[in-house]
Amino acid sequence: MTSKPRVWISRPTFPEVIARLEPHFEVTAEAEERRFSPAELAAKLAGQDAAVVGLKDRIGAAEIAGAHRLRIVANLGVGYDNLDLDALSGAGIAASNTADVLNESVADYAWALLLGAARRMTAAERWLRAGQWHATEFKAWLGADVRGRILGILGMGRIGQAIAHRAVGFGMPVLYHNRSPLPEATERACHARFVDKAQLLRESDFLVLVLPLTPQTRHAIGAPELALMKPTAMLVNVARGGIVDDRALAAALRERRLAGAALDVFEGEPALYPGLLELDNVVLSPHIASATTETRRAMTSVAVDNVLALFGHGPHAGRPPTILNPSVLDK
Ligand code: 8YV
Repeated sequence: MTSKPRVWISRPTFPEVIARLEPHFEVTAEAEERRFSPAELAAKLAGQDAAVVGLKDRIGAAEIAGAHRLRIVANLGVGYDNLDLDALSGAGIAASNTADVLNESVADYAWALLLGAARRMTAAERWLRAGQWHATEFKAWLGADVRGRILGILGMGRIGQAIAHRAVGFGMPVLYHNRSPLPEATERACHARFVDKAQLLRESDFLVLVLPLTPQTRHAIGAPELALMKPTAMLVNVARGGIVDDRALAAALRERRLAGAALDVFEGEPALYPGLLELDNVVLSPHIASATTETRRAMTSVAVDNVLALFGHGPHAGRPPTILNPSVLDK
């Protein structure tokens, strides 16, 4: 009897979803979520036929050098800047992400952050928890209305579009910038208008970042871009930390050259640029935009579908549904 292929899962996750692998694979799932060193990752991957990993697991040439049996790395996330796709493709290893299933929860959370920043929700809660709400004391907590203000979206993929759809209910006109404009019908459906990046920066009252982190988008929002924004504007980041220069952002917020920000992601997270922690006009959130039970279960399910498919099982047999480097399938 030939032994089953092996799959390694880098974190504890939904057992009922992982159980779908068990008829076909020998499954090893880590009991705790933690950050593995490159050497630990290399040791974990050696001898595996498949791996299900997350953003904390940075996988490149060194980590796969001894993984001679590895055929697929399924990433639990739509963003895959933790994977060196060239190295994986070069080694004939498939890579997949979890596109689409998280669009709605990330869009909901972008709005939660936007409204939280506009209405100073977390600062007000800190004040209340600190016992400062005395019956005799008046503090206005005046926020900003969103109705009629311009929502800017930088990066108009499927999550950006889901964010734009919600703007109708809040009465906000939408401007966006993207590598290329959307087809007209999609633009109409999102009630969104394409503008160049400088115009987006100048005109947005709330600017939401939803673009992938690549060498080209690193520090897409730095000091020169922040200088173009209105002093009354607010920035929301649900994409990746490295897209914003956190030092420049902290300076702009401190000097009130920018009214506020709401950030779910940070350069070098889980460490935060210390200047951000000192500010009251920023909502800070620990990278949880996709973190609902339903969405995280769906993300795990997509990762499992990709692994099963690569090994010829399940409804997508032979065609991993969200493969990032389909050319490896031809090899
Ligand atoms: C994370 C995300 O992947 O999908 C993404 O790109 O940033 C998140 O959904 C999540 O933290 C799981 O690692």
